[in-house]
Amino acid sequence: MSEPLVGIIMGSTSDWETMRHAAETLEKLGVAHESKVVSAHRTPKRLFDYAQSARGRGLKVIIAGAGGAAHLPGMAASMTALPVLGVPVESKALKGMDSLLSIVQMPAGVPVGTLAIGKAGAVNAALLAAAILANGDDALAARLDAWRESQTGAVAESPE
Ligand code: RP5
Repeated sequence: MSEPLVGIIMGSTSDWETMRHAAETLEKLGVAHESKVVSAHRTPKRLFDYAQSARGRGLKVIIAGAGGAAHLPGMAASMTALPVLGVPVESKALKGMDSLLSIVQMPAGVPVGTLAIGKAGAVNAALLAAAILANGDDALAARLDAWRESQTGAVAESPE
């Protein structure tokens, strides 16, 4: 794949089970992406370097997933003007409610587009990233339309 346009970052390898759904969705849509472990707490310098260099490396959107005291999306957003989409990863202790509230309650001026907890959030973050990119990419817009048509076509009329 060509140079990544979407950067998927996550606080831990344990987040990959959730965040892989973002990567797989971008894969299906043919959107170049990369996936990295970048922890706000355990590897703050890695986060600083990642966010500071993101635009210069050609990234257009960052998807950041984290669980618990989930500071990764907000801290990334504080260091880059690229759109940051936050995915709350489901935590063991509080089922991801902690992650959700940590990500969604950003102060005015530093936005993070917050998605649903878990797999649905990861998939939707990828779809939103693709929709943002599709504003300037007609071929991608067509692929996104086709993806949605196929989703519609896959919904059964009856539950049995
Ligand atoms: C967060 O702590 C990560 O995003 C992860 O969701 C959570 C637990 O991390 P591990 O202890 O599994 O590495 O920073």
